[in-house]
Amino acid sequence: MKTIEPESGQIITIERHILEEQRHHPEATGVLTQLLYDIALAGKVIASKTSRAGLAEILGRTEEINIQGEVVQKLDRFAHLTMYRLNDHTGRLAVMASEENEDVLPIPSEYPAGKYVLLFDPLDGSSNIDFNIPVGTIFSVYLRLSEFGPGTLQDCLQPGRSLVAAGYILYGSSTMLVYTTGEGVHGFTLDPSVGEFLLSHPYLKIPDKPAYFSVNLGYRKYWSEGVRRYSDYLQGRDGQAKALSLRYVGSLVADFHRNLLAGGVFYYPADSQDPKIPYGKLRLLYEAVPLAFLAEQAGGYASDGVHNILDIAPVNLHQRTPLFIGNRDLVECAERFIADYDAVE
Ligand code: AFP
Repeated sequence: MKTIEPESGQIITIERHILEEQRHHPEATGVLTQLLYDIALAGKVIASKTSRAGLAEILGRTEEINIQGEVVQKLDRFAHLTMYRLNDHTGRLAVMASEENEDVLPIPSEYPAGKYVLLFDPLDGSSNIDFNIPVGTIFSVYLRLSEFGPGTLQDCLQPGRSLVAAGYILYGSSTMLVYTTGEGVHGFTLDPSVGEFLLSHPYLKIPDKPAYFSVNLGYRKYWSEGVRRYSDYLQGRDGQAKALSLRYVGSLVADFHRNLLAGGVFYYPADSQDPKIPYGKLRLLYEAVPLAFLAEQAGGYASDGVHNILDIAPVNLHQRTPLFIGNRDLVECAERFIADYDAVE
């Protein structure tokens, strides 16, 4: 594999980077390249709004409750529509699905159906918008399973192992796009003065030595014995390991991104808080699977505490899953605590 690294002073735009990756695959038609570029464009449009979120009309809540039972923020709606509208007419997609929509999002019948499937969480961490805390868009791309015509629900219900590409756009102190097509993880920073994503973090690898653990410790009393003991271990409470520093933003993309760069583990375990959602809050298809692909490509690992997230066969669009993600040894350690203390009867 050829390494695409900027030589000193050389600027690599996301378009060039994706094109160069495409050249490693002589069989490639360029459709995926275009699709990733469309997603990057959507990210730029959403970034232009999120960076002005406090400035009047867009800030605040709508009165609507979304499929997850949460209040829909106006920016969520904007991000959802931006992703959909920039991708509905290109002939590259057979079907889409969004965390904000109960059912799949069909391609309008006047446009041709393509060979790819796009799933997205338009604005992850949106309850943080009012507080000027980073949020992000997470996306996953699959090849369709159905042969022709409009894409189907089954096209969207594929295990993470089938992913063709995944990534996120983080709207933080700068806007970053991080993606993988299975050939490493690459990060780009939006240069607002030229309006382009420029390669800033080629071939990201999670550092071997973890710095952080990230979890909502406020829910400790709702956790299983294994998860509680694992958390004690991460804090060095059992005297076996040095304590890790705790960082928790409450925006999965931001927490994941920090741990990708600094090393660490993020987890949102199953809890007993609400019997209606026994597997924790996070969504398998929109959050866990794409980040699991990125983690694996960066040398890390993601698990639901028992299974590799990428091996789970989804049964519905909005299913939730416990998630442990980050440095491989820390995630495997969580699996051991769960196996030792939370054995299923
Ligand atoms: P929102 O999009 O409703 O803000 O949820 C964000 C999220 O799904 C994920 O990004 C966070 O890691 C997690 O929820 C935070 O949940 P808690 O507030 O329960 O810790």
